[in-house]
Amino acid sequence: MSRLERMRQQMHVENIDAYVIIRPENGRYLSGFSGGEATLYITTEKAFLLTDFRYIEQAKGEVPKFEIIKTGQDHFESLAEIGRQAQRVGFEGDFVTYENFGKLKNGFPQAELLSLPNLVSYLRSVKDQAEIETLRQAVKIADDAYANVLQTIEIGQKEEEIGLVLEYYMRRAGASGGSFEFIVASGVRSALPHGTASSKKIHLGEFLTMDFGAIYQGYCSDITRTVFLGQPQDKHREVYEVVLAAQRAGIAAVAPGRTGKEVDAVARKIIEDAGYGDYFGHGLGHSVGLAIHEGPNLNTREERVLEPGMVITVEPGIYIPNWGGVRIEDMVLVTENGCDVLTQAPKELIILE
Ligand SMILES: [Mn+2]
Repeated sequence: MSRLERMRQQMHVENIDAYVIIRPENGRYLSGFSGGEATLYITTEKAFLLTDFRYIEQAKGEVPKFEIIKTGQDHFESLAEIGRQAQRVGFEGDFVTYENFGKLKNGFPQAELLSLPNLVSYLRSVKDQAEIETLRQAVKIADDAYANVLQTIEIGQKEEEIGLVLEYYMRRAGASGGSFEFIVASGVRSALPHGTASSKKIHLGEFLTMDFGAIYQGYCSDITRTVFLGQPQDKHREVYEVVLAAQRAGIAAVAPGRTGKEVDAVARKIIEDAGYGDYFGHGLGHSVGLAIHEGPNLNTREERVLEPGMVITVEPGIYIPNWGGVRIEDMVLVTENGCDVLTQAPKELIILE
């Protein structure tokens, strides 16, 4: 079944006769358009892509199966003209601004408007073979960048420089950019789960956490590694080993039929049993694809069941304020029997001197 057919199946379930898509990754998934600025309008019979002058030629090349409509800057005006008959119209309520919702209401005065934010992301959660191959490439680019950056790290360097070197290697290898703002966090900053690279210099006696990823042909990768600079004390080794054990147990628990909650609990228990439960305050993982954060997740609330073809991160951490922290993250592909670990970068504690 094509993506558009699966989409119409979902529309049928929701009993809507049209759906408006403005989120770039959803548009790309359904149409193949990589230009970003387009609106899709899907009905039970037709599929339209609305874009302006700047993208018309690109859209014609990339999106042969859609009717392409040239608009001005305001896509919603043209949308109202083609969508006049629609009775129940779905839209991405998590993405449409208040202003644009007003335009939708004016454009479809007769229709019932329904916020259905997860319709396309639900379809995107199970990846097809081509998507999995692209994701493997995105992961490999990040793995290789990690191997390369390890050769260049020097005491006294700024976290920002390390982030830049990672990006440099990934872009040289074909990435169009980083998949999010990289986290390079050393010393006490490694206790900040989202400590983006700063001008802090790295010193001996510190953890250095690097969380980064590439965008390759639209698909994201996400990896975290923590290394130690200089000679670790016993507590550094202990915390690292607990996180690594939790990460391995989490991976071993990933299997079709398990909920995100069940997998999270397996890894979390290891950290709790070691006495560090209060220092692991985030979920175990998230799906990855055209967007860096997709559903389903691995966390204490996720009821969704894993299915073969989902690609998800496993990333436990321990963050001790004013001391430091460790996170280790791999991307895995859910298979028929369990999972296939996509990330190949080594994860035994690496000591840099
Ligand atoms: Mn992640």
